[in-house]
Amino acid sequence: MYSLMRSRQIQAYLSQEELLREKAVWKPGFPGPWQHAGWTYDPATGLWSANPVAGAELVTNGNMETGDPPTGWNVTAPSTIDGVAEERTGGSGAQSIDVVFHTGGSYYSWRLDGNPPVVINQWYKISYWQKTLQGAGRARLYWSINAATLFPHANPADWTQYTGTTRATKTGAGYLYLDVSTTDGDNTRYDDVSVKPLTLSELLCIRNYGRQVGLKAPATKAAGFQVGIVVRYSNINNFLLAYHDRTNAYLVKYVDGEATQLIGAAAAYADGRYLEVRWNGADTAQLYYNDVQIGTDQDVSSVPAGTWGGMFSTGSASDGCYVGTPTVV
Ligand SMILES: [Ca+2]
Repeated sequence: MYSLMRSRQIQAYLSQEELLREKAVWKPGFPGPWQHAGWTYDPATGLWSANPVAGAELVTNGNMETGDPPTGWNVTAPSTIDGVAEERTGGSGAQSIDVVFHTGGSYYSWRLDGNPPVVINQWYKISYWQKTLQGAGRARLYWSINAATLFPHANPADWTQYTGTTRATKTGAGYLYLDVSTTDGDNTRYDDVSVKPLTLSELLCIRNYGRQVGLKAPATKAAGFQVGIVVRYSNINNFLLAYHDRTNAYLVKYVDGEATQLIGAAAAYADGRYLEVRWNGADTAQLYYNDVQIGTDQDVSSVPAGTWGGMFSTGSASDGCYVGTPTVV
């Protein structure tokens, strides 16, 4: 009888805790429930993944179906562009763009019309298909909005899709360049060039810790994406973001919706290594990757001292992006 009563007491207690969690009411010692849009948790691996839904297509005639050569795309002679009857693998159209470099001309085809338009601080998902017929050098898509290193030089012999995400650091025209290698006659084809906006709230999975916390979480990502952690979050416009892009580790502050990069420094990447933000005093943040401090201590007093924190990812599980449940440090 005693054990039954005790069991009921425990159940009642647990119910109350669950209730508090459901209401996102902080109770000392118990973080609130995870709040997110579309994230999934895999109990088998202990890893979370985002599921961001990209918005409307911003590139006009990125599928190269209109015009021959495709309308909106340009080249400097004697290099040439042509609409060719070869749709990328699995595509629904009938034409791609063929870019051939000739000495003295441009080593890219590009848009002059300010398309796609970009907005500062907005996260974007960029993808394209590429097939190189000749050349072994610098072919890739280059996006003028801080995307210089987003995609590596590549010359796939068969149609290959490249996908990545980035945050625009200025407002204006997002000039797209379809690069080819620079030996006379080098030749690369492109199709389904796409730029779509992401929704920031879908990139976050956060909970209320009831106090400012440092967090540490293992992060795994594919090339082109960004995965990390969030601390000092008070709302979608004010928080501190730490992430890795396989080359650098970054610390970015969001203040009233404006993002400012505080740290961007090389940090040797490996799947599952821990990204971490520690506090060295109430307003001084430290970025760590793989237990090594990256960059210097940062005064983040301009960021309101929010008590929420959690995970960040611009890609999904199918993109190869995962974050482990953060631990408080
Ligand atoms: Ca096409």
